[in-house]
Amino acid sequence: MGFNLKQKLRKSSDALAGKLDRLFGGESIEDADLEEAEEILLGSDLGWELTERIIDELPGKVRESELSWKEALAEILIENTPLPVSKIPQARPLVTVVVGVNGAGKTTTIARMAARLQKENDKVLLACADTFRAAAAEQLEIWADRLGTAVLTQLPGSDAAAVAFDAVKRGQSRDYDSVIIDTAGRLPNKKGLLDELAKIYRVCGRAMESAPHEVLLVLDGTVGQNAKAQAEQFMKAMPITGLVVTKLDGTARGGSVLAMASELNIPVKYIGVGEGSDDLLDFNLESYVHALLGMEEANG
Ligand SMILES: Nc1nc2c(ncn2[C@@H]2O[C@H](COP(=O)(O)OP(=O)(O)OP(=O)(O)O)[C@@H](O)[C@H]2O)c(=O)[nH]1
Ligand SMILES: [Mg+2]
Repeated sequence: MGFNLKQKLRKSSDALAGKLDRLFGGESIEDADLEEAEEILLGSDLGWELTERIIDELPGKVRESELSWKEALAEILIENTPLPVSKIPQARPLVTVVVGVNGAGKTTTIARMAARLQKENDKVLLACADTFRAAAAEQLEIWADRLGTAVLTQLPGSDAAAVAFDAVKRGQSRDYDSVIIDTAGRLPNKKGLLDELAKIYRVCGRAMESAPHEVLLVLDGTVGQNAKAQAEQFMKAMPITGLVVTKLDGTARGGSVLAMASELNIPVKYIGVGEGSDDLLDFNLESYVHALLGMEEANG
């Protein structure tokens, strides 16, 4: 998952492994202050469920095995994060709707996904179903221009769901491999936004029976576990098939990725660890946990 993931997650691993190192350093874990350990775990946003499990299981696991506390902790984190398999549907065009609050990183994520698909010689159509903000279409057009992909936009005030419908139809009639639909993160009110997203979802299915094949929810990693409540709101509007957690390079709350995946039971598809074009990574649980704990990656 990227050779420099450990560096990218430095802030999180300092806050988690760095502090635990000082706490457990040298002495036996049974003599260490577990209340303090609990504070550190919660501080890195692993959430109550995972934290309690760790406090329950870690001392015993270390005692009964040859593992260091860090290796034992890595095992606990890996065992307790459900990894729902994100199956890749075979449809063509593959229709992906990308949702999330404003500023979470939707458009950036879409641009990076498109860049990857282009590399595999896929024909990509981007569509801006954010007709609330004039700049939204412009931003997507700039990316499409830079990447050399097609893009479909509409004037502010037009029907966002109609853009989604047209995009799916055009994707079918002009043989696109992939249609990626950007959506608004902000409308005058939350209900308005959720209704609009639900409509976009329905309309995709009307344009192409199996669509959308993927619904990705983009969450700002610096928000940490508080993003869980946000996620639950979006889940009311449409079934979410995968999470994208961005800005993990700028936060000490990297633990929240594990807490949210297990508590929401949604696979994490990508993580964003910087602003560069290569900074959207496929999520791999083992690599992520090892980087979060500042450990060397087992297999690059
Ligand atoms: N450091 C860092 N910055 C990121 C990452 N992903 C996105 N950003 C930045 O976050 C800011 C917002 O990203 P956008 O992609 O515009 O967010 P959006 O969800 O499309 O926002 P709206 O269109 O306003 O709803 C941009 O400045 C991005 O460069 C990341 O993984 N790391
Ligand atoms: Mg955007």
